[in-house]
Amino acid sequence: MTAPQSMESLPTIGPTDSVATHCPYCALQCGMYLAGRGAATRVLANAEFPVNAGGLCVKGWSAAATLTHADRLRSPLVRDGHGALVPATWDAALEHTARRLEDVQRQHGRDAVGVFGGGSLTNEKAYLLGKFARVALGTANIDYNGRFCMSSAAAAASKAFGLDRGLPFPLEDLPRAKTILLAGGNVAETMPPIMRYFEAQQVEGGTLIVADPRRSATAQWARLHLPLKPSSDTALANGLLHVLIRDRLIADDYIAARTHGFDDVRRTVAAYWPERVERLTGVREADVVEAAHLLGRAPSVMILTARGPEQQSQGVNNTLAYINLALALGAVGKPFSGYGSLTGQGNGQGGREHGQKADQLPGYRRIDDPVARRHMADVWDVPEAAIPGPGKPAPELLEDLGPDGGVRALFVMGSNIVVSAPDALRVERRLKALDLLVVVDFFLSETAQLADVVLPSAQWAEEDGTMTNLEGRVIRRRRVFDPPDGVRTDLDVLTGLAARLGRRRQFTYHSSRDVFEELCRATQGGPADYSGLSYDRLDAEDGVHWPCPAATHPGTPRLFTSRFPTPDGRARFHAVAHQPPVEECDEEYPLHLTTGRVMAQYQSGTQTRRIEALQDLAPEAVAEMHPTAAHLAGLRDGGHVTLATRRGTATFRLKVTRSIREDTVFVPFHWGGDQSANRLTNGAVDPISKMPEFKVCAVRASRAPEEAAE
Ligand SMILES: Nc1nc2c(c(=O)[nH]1)N[C@H]1C(S)=C(S)[C@@H](COP(=O)(O)OP(=O)(O)OC[C@H]3O[C@@H](n4cnc5c(=O)[nH]c(N)nc54)[C@H](O)[C@@H]3O)O[C@H]1N2
Ligand SMILES: Nc1nc2c(c(=O)[nH]1)N[C@H]1C(S)=C(S)[C@@H](COP(=O)(O)OP(=O)(O)OC[C@H]3O[C@@H](n4cnc5c(=O)[nH]c(N)nc54)[C@H](O)[C@@H]3O)O[C@H]1N2
Ligand code: SF4
Ligand SMILES: [Mo]
Repeated sequence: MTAPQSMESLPTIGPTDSVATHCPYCALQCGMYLAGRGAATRVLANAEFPVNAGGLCVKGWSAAATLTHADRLRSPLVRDGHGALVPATWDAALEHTARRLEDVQRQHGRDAVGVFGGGSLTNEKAYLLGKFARVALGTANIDYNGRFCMSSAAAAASKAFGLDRGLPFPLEDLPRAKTILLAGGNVAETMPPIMRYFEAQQVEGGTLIVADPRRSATAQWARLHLPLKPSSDTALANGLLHVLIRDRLIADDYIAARTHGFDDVRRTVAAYWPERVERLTGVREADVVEAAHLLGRAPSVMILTARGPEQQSQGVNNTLAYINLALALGAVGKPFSGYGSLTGQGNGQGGREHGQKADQLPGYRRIDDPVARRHMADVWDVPEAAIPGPGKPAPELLEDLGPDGGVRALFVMGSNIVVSAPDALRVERRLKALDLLVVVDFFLSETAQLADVVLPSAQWAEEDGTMTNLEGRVIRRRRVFDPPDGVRTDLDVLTGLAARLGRRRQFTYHSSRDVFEELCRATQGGPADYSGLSYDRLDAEDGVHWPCPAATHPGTPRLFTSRFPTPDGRARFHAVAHQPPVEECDEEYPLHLTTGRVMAQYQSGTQTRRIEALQDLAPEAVAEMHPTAAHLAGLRDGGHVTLATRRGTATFRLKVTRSIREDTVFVPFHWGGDQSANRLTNGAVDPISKMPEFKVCAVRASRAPEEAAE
């Protein structure tokens, strides 16, 4: 596999034809068609794809602009003796990278090279990146940005249900849920086409409750908004369960037949009477009771969480507290009911199944499971002992970059950590302490700007692959165009480097289809079993839900209907108590800072900050503050605010709004530099999931220096 163009055969497309594919951004993976070529490429919504049924958000509509953008990297770049990134041939860049990686490993050991992946990578790429780390580099140290995204929900679902699939039911079940509680998700902005399901639910007479410190665009849709204090989700969920038990609204038969551990939970939540919950959460006692009654009296209930409660040092406990509620209501595994976490990134689901996680082998297997190791040793054709053990989770990996921590080189594919990791100034310092930083990206992201080698990769519509959306639906993302000259696919980059590291035999593939076939074999018998899937089948069926263990198996849209994949088939309750965030407010830093997203920008912004239509909508980072808090700090709407935490400062345009709690400031994290939310955030992590506390730290707001002088 030398020239990238040899990887795939292109569908024939003429000037009027269009090819069905999927959006490059979020986990909804909306179906779309691409028509035309070059700058004339147009996006058309796919009305037949069941998830979005013709809907797209503004990011999807404008996605084709990334393909022909003038900023695209078209040649590898290597840092020269004067510190400048200069163009190099592919041969020279790959050879240089392979030799430097070998040098680092020779001098400092195999684990001195780290690999950092992402949830935007296709299943094939996520799988091959994991194999690249374990087989070509032989390092234990691989993790990915999903650690910052889905790790708390994944850990909680695994503990409670024995399996983590974000939504264990298809979105089409939502409209028939009588009551939905959505905790910390602003889906009206983060996955807008999903709103048609909430709309349909309301048309059917259903009720939506939203728990969010902000009256977000989504909360405005809700019949009941619970404006909780950041970091008080466990108290709120325990309070709801307290009322449900008190008012005899729990499903005793279900609890007895399908679960374990309720007595501990009952004892714990006894201490969360509504008045106390009001004190802990700031949510009015009457609203806690009303929410509990809306949940307890509904014949079908769904509880959904997103990053609000999950991205905290109590992220796993918060999620478990919401799961307890769903189990006590007997909702999990019942029709039009259940608990789900809304996966975020395009392949945030598949990306967490196929081995780019520090403790994981493909198929959602554990790397310390001897049976899984033997199975993978067979598939990879290596001795079992050659497969490394568990590596460092992302926050530890980033903390250990440089001579002190011992990880001397980092290979990044699909993440822009300078913008998206917590306590970003610290991360930047760590990256600068590396002997070697290699970044594979299609734009010169803030992270790529620090690299010693930058390898330009193909984009979504230029490569074949599969993605697994937030419902566990595996879909085909089709290659529509050739990558531009000078650009290679990520699969090519990995196989090219592996060959130069002496692993050509294990890394010979003729197409991404070959990689997928190996992935399917690798997952056989694992929790996320893809072994019944093939490109042909996915093409014919417009997506199949895993697990799908045989070519004749229909796939599994709904999980847990009769048993849980735990040793005894029952789900587990976990008694969890409210705990404060790692950093509490004080006189110096009197407000809570929380962070998140706006509709028109995506993640670290590498892609969307380059698109004119999106820049027009969201040209800069805007902080949100309540009028009372703004007044106290002498700030005005439309002016600038400087936010300071114990880690850094950043300056934002200010929007003064009554839609946020008085004690809370919100900023989006899509920008770097002086507008970087992550220069402010706390790197403290959840002890189980290692999820950073993105959603709460203590902050001080003051007038920006230039305005203070006015
Ligand atoms: N436009 C856009 N869409 C996206 C993305 C994007 O970058 N831009 N990214 C995608 C990805 S990767 C993800 S993970 C998803 C994320 O999707 P969401 O989880 O919907 O997005 P966030 O804005 O991070 O957080 C959601 C809400 O949590 C609230 N919140 C803050 N603190 C707390 C708390 O303590 N408790 C509770 N209950 N709520 C709290 C915030 O006010 C915010 O409204 O979006 C996906 N879709
Ligand atoms: N403060 C704060 N920080 C957060 C969050 C928050 O809510 N608040 N949310 C966190 C969450 S949920 C997430 S998911 C992370 C996301 O943050 P990141 O991990 O930075 O994710 P992206 O911005 O999507 O970065 C992807 C990078 O890889 C490139 N890229 C995209 N697709 C591909 C590909 O297929 N191949 C290659 N080689 N490159 C590709 C893009 O151009 C971009 O530069 O941010 C986290 N950071
Ligand atoms: S909702 Fe997500 S998948 Fe759909 S068009 Fe928008 S960004 Fe793309
Ligand atoms: Mo995410």
